Amino acid sequence: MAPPDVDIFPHATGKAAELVARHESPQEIVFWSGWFCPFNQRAWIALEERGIPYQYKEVNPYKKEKHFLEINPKGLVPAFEYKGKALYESLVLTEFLEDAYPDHKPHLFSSDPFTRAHQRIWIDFITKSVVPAWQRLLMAQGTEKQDAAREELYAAQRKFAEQVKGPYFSGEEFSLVDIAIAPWIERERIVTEHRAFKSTQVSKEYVTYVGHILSRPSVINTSSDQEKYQPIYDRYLRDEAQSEAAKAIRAGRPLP
Ligand code: GSH
Repeated sequence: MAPPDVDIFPHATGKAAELVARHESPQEIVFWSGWFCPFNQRAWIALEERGIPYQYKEVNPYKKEKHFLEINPKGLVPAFEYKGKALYESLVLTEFLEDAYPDHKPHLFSSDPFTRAHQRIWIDFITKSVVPAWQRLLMAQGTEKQDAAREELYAAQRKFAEQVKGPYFSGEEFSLVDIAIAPWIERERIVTEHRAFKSTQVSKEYVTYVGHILSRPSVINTSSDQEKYQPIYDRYLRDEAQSEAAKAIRAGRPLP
């Protein structure tokens, strides 16, 4: 029998579906996307923020179909086909858009070298601390493990929020740092409902920041109907997911 993750709902819904419908025609960038995936949403938010033309193509990465493995040998969404060549890794893709489309405004990385390096440090922190802690909380079984995972997540988010200038990470300008964390903020409802997560326990600054991220049009417009995420996350909540990310968390390895 195929692993359960293969049976995910096949396409975007709600606001995200409206966006998909506006991006069907061929463009220089083909965006191979999984509507449900937080890493994928990073690339999607960046495309939208920068107003870069793209053709949206939905792919179920769990099926590991040959045509998709030729685009991303890791078999993960998101991926871009750019002028017939393939690129992948969400953070690489968001940086690539900065480099390949310099005339598209706004830029999402600071032009000041120090601020840019600082932004990279905090993107790295999100990757190594916030996202794995979020994923561990999602999959933790039993009160003791869930309590420990929740505290670990609160601590990471608190540390991050201390760095937020407001309203966005680097101040008035929305940046790649905000994009790096936004999809996990958008999905906080899952851990709130099922893992007793309370953003108020992180810090006042964090709650304010979350409000700004959740009202950003690019975040809203790349999100599907909330109930469609539930069956996907149910597998993680029961610790039954067979994705590469789930296997990595179980084995204590870094996320793929
Ligand atoms: N490091 C990758 C990135 O940032 O793009 C992670 C991407 C990733 O894990 N994507 C998931 C995927 O394609 C969906 S959310 N999973 C397929 C699998 O686990 O087999």
